[in-house]
Amino acid sequence: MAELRFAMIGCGFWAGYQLSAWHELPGARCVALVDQDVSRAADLADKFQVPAFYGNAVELFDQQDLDFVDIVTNVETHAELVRLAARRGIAAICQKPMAVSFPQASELVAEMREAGLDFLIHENWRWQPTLRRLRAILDSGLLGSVVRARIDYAHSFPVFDNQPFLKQLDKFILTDMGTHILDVARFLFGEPRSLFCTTRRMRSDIAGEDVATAHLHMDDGLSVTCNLSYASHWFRDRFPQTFVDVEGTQAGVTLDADCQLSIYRSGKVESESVSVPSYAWANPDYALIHSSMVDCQRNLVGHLRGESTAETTAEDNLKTLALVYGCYESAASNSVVRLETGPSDSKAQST
Ligand code: 89V
Repeated sequence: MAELRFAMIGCGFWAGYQLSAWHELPGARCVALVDQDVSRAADLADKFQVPAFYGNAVELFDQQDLDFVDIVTNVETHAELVRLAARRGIAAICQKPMAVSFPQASELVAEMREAGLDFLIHENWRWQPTLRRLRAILDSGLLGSVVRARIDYAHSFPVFDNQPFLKQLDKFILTDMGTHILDVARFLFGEPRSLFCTTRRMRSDIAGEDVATAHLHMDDGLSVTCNLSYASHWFRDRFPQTFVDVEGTQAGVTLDADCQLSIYRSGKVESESVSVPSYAWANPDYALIHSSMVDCQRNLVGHLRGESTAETTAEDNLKTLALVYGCYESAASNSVVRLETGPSDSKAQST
């Protein structure tokens, strides 16, 4: 199969890193860039030798023969761009969060399905080597039955410095980071049946919540607590690292600072350091995330080429978004939210 031709729509802070990740992979070539600020598209095209750039997506679709688009814009524009791709018969990869609400996301999935088009989500967090290794340990049965788990993403990192638009979101940390951490909870522990969430806004200069505490409950009695914060100073404040503590009936495992995985069994500790690929183009503050983008995009382009099955299809990502927007419903009503379940609700097969 020839190289797939794609265009990237959105040339902001994240786009350059996502383009660099594409350059690490065979099988797809960026032939055009789009941004409503056409000078941003021109600058990125010049930096990455992309042959064409446009100020709007309609002109892109009129001028270019594409196999897919990679949508890297702010969430408010995702629906319009996905619908345009559906009308033009073009597959789409979309950055998280897929949409501004669960109903809107469901509509987009239905529209792309009816058009017979691949619709995938660039949800990269589960592709961090530390989390892949932790999933393998969980799958090995070494822990016995999992009693309880906790996922911590609590940092003081000034995330708004590079992404000031995040300040304007009236739903902030659950849409920006809950999309990642709740997807990781599903990847590691399966599908929750109900949840309870509280949120707080600690900063006075932002519109949305910067703290969220979600308790997920699985059918088998397992509870997973997800602690999210961009307002916390504490012992594990190591942006953008995610920390996981899992208690089991036979052993426990902790994903701790600097990619250290420790297994606790019969009073002994066995530790290992998980290696993370480094790329010259990665931003040192975000290197862990940037390395996971390459593996995420490898999985997605393999799906588009018919060579592998994408883990984060938009269909699957609806289950993560159900948790994200269920958390908002729970926080607003101060109540437990029950989640619809389906027969296929088993852990994603890790590849
Ligand atoms: O990767 C992301 O989704 C970024 C960050 C982790 C910085 O919040 O928005």
